[in-house]
Amino acid sequence: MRAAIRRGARASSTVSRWVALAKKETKKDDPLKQLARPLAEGVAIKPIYTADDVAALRTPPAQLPGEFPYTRGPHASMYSNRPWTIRQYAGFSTAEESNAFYRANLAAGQTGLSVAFDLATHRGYDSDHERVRGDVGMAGVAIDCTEDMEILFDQIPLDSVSVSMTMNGAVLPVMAMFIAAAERHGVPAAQLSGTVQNDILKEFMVRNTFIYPPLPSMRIVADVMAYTAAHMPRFNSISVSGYHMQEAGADAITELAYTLADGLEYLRAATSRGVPVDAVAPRLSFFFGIGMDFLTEVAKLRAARKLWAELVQAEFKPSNPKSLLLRTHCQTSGWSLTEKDPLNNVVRTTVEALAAVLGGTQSLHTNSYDEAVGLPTELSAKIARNTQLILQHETGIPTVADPFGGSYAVEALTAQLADAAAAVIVEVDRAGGMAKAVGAGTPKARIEACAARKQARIDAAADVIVGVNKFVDARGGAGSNAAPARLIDNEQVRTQQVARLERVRARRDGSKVAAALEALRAAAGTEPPAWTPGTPPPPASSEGGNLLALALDAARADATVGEISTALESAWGRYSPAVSLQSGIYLAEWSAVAQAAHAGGGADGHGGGAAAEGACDTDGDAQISRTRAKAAEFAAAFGRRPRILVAKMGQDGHDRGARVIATAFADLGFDVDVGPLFSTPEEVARQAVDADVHVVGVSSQAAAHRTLVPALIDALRAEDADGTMVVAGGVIPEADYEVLRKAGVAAIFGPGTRIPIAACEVIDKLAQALHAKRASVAVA
Ligand code: MLC
Ligand code: 5AD
Repeated sequence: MRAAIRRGARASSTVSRWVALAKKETKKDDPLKQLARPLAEGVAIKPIYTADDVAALRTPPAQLPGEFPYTRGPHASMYSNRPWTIRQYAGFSTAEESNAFYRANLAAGQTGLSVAFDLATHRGYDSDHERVRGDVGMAGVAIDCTEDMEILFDQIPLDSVSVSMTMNGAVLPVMAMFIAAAERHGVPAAQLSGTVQNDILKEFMVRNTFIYPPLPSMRIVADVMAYTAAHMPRFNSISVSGYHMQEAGADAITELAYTLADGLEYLRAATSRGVPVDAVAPRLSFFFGIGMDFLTEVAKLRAARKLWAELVQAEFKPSNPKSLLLRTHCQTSGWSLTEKDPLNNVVRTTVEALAAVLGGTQSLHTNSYDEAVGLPTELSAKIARNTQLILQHETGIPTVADPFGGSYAVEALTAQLADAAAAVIVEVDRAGGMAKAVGAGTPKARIEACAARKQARIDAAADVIVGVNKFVDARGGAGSNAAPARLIDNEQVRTQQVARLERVRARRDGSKVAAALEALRAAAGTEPPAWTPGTPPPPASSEGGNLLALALDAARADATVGEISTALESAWGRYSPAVSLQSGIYLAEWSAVAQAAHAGGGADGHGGGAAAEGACDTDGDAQISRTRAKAAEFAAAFGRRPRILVAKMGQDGHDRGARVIATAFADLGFDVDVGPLFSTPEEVARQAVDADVHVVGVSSQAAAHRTLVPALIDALRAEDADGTMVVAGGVIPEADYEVLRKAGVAAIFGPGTRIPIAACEVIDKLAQALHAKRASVAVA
């Protein structure tokens, strides 16, 4: 009691001493408040932290790395004994090309592998399926069968190099083919080390490479956990991922809370099927995104370890202390990188990598500077890898475990984040757990709202992105041009894959394949007892009915990814989520930013609009008012508001851009239709005609636009709707602009485009076209 009073007295005196000093220095009435930076709702970063912030903590920083609750790191010696794994995520085109890339990277100092699969594989289609004609080999490597997997790991020692596979929807065929290929290389499953992502909950929330409905998808997750627990002691059965939430717009607290809540849900899924917690928890791993908010990101990783250890201890009471360790991979943020001034991205990635390392990550991917235009080239991949090698070998940072331990600011922020995330987790648990929340769509809506607010702040220049919304190099100095992108010949990859598929199908024993697929279908069709998400899942499938064991039989018999997926699909169906749209958030954030700026005497980018009358390229509030006025004029002239269909084609599920565009365009005066994910060009054309839209906006993040956008324009023509305008946005390298324009695309909006300006340009172009059409009708 007396100590507490003493502490309180000291706190007020330290802070009041600072306030007195800062008032004089800043001429502000309340510097503690006025200089604080909002982080998320109800949480702000203070301008000063003192010894008193640390003295008030529940978990004193005197704790050691390697000691419960592991805030300071999972190991006592950390990097001084073993540095983090340099694990660059990569994959493109064919297994042969990716294998050569991996081997070169390992020879150049990379220490672990991480496979990026193409979207056809993610979604369980063989390369010869008609729905994936634009996707094969584009965003990752195309894998159709066990032979592809053998080629992918040719001459790579799978008993010593650990392999991460980012696979969720099609985790059964891909894991099965990995195990079968290793067997053919002479490495038994028990010796394989690595990680499979197998985190389906976040797919339904943000990443969108699910295949089946949520319930059977959770059964797959649990069966993979059960199989690896029994047969693959060195393999991590899940990489519970917050990365994609951050990329989709989540703030640090939201990412932290939902990721740990997902982890708890998976432990519940496995343990309630009879797998002991100590059999699965030590091989559960995590994955976080690391953005530019340096101190927050360091604190986030420390908070994650502490909170996880406490939550698992409280709910599962494991006997093995390893069950409490949160071990994590990190990836620097792709979203934070810009198309403009791409060399600035080298600096961004370095700062983010530093945060991951000072936060104590076990494994790290550093992004390449050409991220915003496409997949890494030889040069950009080398610089990304060398960023980590320089941190490991030149800076001396790895020689001290948790060097931020005891920092007033970082320790206090760690506790702040942990407490705020714990409150969200309690909320999720009260509502019935994460599977239920995901089913209800609440986490997705919360993350999308964060993304719309963030975009409004960037468009209003309240959040600065150097070279994009401030300090723009108007003259285009050195290094300000778009980086050259890696171009992949989609048709060539497809031809090669199809040839191999045909060869494999011809040489294998068809009756063996059919029997294995039938066993898989039958096991999938035998529903384990009904399970309502939020309640404990049903008991485990028996060893004989384990879906990974059965998929492995099929992979050994050379069944394909598409065949295994179809066998499961025939039991469960393919899932397509309902499409919804929030509105009002983008505009509300603009108003809030504008109000704050006016109250504070005007911030950059506000109160302005010096551009010529009617021009779209203006600044500040004028961007919004001008665009809304134009939308109103359009409605008056043509009898209805401009109507846009925001479309996603192919297997590209990255929909942050599309969702933000949709909600912002609605706020700017458009009628907005949102198309379903995974559409074909023909389906988009049909929807455009049915909804009678003026314009189709295609969002592309996965390189299939070269094939799919021209196909869409053809499909519109076939529907006699060639008057419907097509615009495109997203990750589109400048080298592709000409192809798209020639095909008839009216406008292309790259990353970094301010939304009100894009909307304004679309209205101008539409009005022009419609006036011209009127004039020609009048003449006729
Ligand atoms: C580590 N070890 C130590 C030590 N540090 N031993 C003694 N002293 C120390 N200081 C031991 C560990 O206990 C372990 O042994 C071994 O060394 C390896 O260390 P690790 O920390 O487990 O590293 P690693 O094998 O690299 O595993 C890291 C991981 C794993 C646990 C986070 O899950 C992983 O590699 N994840 C990567 C996920 C990934 O790359 N995802 C890409 C997603 S891209 P032992 O014996 O205990 O094993 C994506 C993008 C998209 O998702 O959307 O497409
Ligand atoms: N190769 C390398 N990096 C990739 N990324 C995605 N696909 C690949 C690939 N095939 C990276 C990008 C992206 C994140 C999801 O992963 O950084 O933002």
